[in-house]
Amino acid sequence: MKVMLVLPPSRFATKEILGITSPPLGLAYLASSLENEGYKVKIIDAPTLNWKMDDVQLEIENFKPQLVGITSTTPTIYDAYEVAEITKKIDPEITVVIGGPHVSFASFTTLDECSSIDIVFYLRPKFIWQQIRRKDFFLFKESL
Ligand code: B12
Repeated sequence: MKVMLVLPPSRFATKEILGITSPPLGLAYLASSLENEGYKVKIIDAPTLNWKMDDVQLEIENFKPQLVGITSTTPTIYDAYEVAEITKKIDPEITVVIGGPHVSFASFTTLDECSSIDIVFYLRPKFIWQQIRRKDFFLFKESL
């Protein structure tokens, strides 16, 4: 199964004023855990690559993941929603999951605000990944 993990393109102060980006550690942890299980994983760090939404769209079209995972903070949440929407436009069968600090406290709001998101992760993502891999979670998604 192919998984794409995305730090969305976004404007944020630490990059624009201080010129700082740094690796999305949360996505890196998830990727290493999935790769250990044999999944093919690609991380898109859009701010560091200076990628726009069109670039992300192209990469999803080329890589053809079955699952797209997006990370989010409060100031970047609408960019995360856009990545989710683009993904579903490319292929509604791709499962879209979101995690990160914002959705950890605004889980239900996130699902209400963005219909393109299938699953919100909060609190113990590693544990929930394990559940998903065992198909204990969201059983209606046959492709998982
Ligand atoms: C290092 C850091 C940065 C770095 C690197 C950010 C990055 N690329 O990851 C820099 C300096 C660039 C940065 C920038 C910003 N940051 Co910052 N940052 C941090 C810091 C100190 C650590 C983040 C980290 O690496 N944590 C460790 C990893 C392992 O945890 P994690 O990212 O939360 O991921 C775990 C879970 O959340 C979850 N998860 C995360 N994403 C996903 C996705 C999926 C699909 C799944 C399943 C699970 C999952 O699984 C991970 C493993 O357990 C945190 C504070 C903190 N102590 O967490 C603030 C923090 C995340 N930053 C914050 C903010 C606001 C920002 C900026 C918006 C600041 C600004 N105005 O410019 C920007 C946004 C950057 C961006 N586009 O994401 C806030 C977010 C608050 C919020 N309400 O959302 C925090 C919490 C600080 C705070 N207390 O205010 N940041």
